[in-house]
Amino acid sequence: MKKIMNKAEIFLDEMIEGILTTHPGDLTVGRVLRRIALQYPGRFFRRKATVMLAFGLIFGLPAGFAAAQGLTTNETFTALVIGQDSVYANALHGNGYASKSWVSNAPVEVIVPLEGPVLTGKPVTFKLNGNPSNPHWELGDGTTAYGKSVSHTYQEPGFYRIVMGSKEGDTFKELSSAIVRVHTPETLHLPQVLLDTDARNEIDDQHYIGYGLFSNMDVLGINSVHHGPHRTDRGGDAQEQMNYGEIIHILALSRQSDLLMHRTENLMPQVFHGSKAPLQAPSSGNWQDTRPVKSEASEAILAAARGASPDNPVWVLPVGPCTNIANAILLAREEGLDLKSRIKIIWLGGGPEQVNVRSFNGENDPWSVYVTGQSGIEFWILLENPTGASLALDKRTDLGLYPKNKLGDYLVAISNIWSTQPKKALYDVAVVSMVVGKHLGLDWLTSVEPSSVQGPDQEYRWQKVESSTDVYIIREIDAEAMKADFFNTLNGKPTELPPMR
Ligand SMILES: [Ca+2]
Repeated sequence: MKKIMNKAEIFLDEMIEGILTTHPGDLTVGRVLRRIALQYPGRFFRRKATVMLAFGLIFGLPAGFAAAQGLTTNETFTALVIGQDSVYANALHGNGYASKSWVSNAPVEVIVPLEGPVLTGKPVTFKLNGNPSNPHWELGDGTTAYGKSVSHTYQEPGFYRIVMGSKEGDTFKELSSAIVRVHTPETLHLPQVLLDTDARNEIDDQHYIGYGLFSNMDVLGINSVHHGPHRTDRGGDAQEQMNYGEIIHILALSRQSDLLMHRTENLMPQVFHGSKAPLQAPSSGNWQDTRPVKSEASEAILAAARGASPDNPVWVLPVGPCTNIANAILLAREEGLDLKSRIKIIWLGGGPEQVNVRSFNGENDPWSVYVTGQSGIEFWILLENPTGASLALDKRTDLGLYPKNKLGDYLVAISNIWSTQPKKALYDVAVVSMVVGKHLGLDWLTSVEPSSVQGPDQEYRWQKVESSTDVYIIREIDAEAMKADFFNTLNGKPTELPPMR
């Protein structure tokens, strides 16, 4: 569905295109125009201009350009304001009005995504875009290197966080990162996941984290996130920090429950601080105009994408609001990183008809779900109600299924504290099961609807679609099979994940 543009929007687009076509590529790189370039990649990608030169030429251009377009200046009015790190433009034409803005706070200096898997004992080359002064690399295994392109051979399999930055004296400024799984030939096929959780608002997230850690999949990292700062009874502004602390707590309990016999120290995930507040919907109503807020977690999602091999994309598994993933999507647009071939998303959230009714996760940031749904990235939505709720703990029969260790004891304790009701929904758990089931080709998703996510003007409703799509609503699951897989995994018998055919 293409939005119908008014005359002012058309004019503004034409004006920008005119600037790009009439000024050849003999200037130097500027961040602001690079942002514009993303809107017009075909025409401008190789052109260059500094912000200051752009300031002059854009101001000098509109009248002449308007004439060239067969428009008279009294029909049109344009203004461009260029700040230190942003451009704002508006246009009037007839009765129409349009505005656009660009923000240039994204680093241009970024690590080029890898093209294939990394193996122990085989050299890998990291490259960067842009021209940081004195590029400095920390390669995650204690090795450091300098230069625009560096090669390295990892001796041990595991997860490595590669950081590129500039170094002035002793001050290191991080500019870009990549999370890389260094494989042996036997592990190349394993599913890669990045957990993303509002861990302490409830009891299902802790189950989900434990499930992921004791499974056979690669857990590259764990992101924390808010769960609706308007909920002052649930931690208010401090809740992201509380959720982060709960992730650390579950990791500690898992270590005390022999996790390191199952998953060596090299394969332990790092934990990242995420968004403290929901996204702000822009006044234009266009999702692309949403201003991203960078966090460790949004950078971790980009880092996992940069380090991923396109033949084994990373599953990002938000089980709180979609704020971190939506921020990552918006930041990826700014740096020109194509996420579609490198990540896939499963979100636990949403109600039967729409994003933010009968869904705690949907209510906490509905705009972020809309942004994610518009991005073109494969997006699976495992509905909070009724789908996730169908995977439920029955305390009359299931409490004995938990392992007798620190993690098992804690999960039983919080299940009992949460409520005296015999049944308790374990929503988030189903997302980890889904990765297992999809890898093995099992029929654990029993009702899936190709759909689209509509915006606030349509009350954030799901819309079924017949054509090909990137958004799938999961309405029914084999909850018993998933629950059995969860308890087996927690008891040290995780499902084998052999290579797919
Ligand atoms: Ca959750």
